[in-house]
Amino acid sequence: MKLIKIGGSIITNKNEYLQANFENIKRIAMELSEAKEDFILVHGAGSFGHIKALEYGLDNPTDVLGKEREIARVMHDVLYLNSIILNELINNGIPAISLPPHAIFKPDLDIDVVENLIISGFNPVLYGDGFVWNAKHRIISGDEIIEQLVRSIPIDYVIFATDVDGLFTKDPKVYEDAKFISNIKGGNYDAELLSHDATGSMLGKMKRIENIAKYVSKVLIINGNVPGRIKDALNGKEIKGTVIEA
Ligand code: IP8
Repeated sequence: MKLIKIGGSIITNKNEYLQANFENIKRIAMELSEAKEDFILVHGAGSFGHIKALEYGLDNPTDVLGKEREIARVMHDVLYLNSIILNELINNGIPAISLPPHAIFKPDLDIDVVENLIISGFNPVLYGDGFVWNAKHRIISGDEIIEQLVRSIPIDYVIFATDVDGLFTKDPKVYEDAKFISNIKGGNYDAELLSHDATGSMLGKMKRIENIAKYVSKVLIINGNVPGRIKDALNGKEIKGTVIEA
């Protein structure tokens, strides 16, 4: 079993509210349909989640009170993106079933629901969402969901499909002298990996990835905008990307 996270930046146009990148979604669905082994899919929220989350001050994954209408809007919007993705997966022959995190986090993930789908031959699909517990609410990133999944389900490796080739010493979209990091073992990374969105900086993301790496053989960060890489990563082929091991 593999786990793949499709970042919001490759399935949406990140700066335009509710703009899906249909071209990429269709291509990725086709690549996923060529995976030789089972996989769980987790996708990010992109412009369906982060824009409003920032606007509403829901950009911290901490419990809040009194933003019911705001979080309900964000949760609707990410469910909408999820439904666009599910449609393409099913069109490509993948027996994908959506597990909206807000329905199965209480407050930890109800793993039985996920296992039941796997045992029954389906591909569970989860996504960055919001959830409500004890009258409080907050957003939950796809990465946090993955952290919970790898603890309970035997996963060989986790793939993060992003819009860059992997990790760099600096943001490669801003700095020309950013250097590609091909692998990281035991936390030897440069803390200058920055950029801010609704669920944290690259540094926060790295901490999660390090935690995830403890439960799997490796974590791969690859460029999902390059055709073929998602399929090859899922099928165990060697491709350009950063390999992270605990
Ligand atoms: O795109 C964010 O999830 P992510 C969730 O995986 C929301 O960071 C609702 C902004």
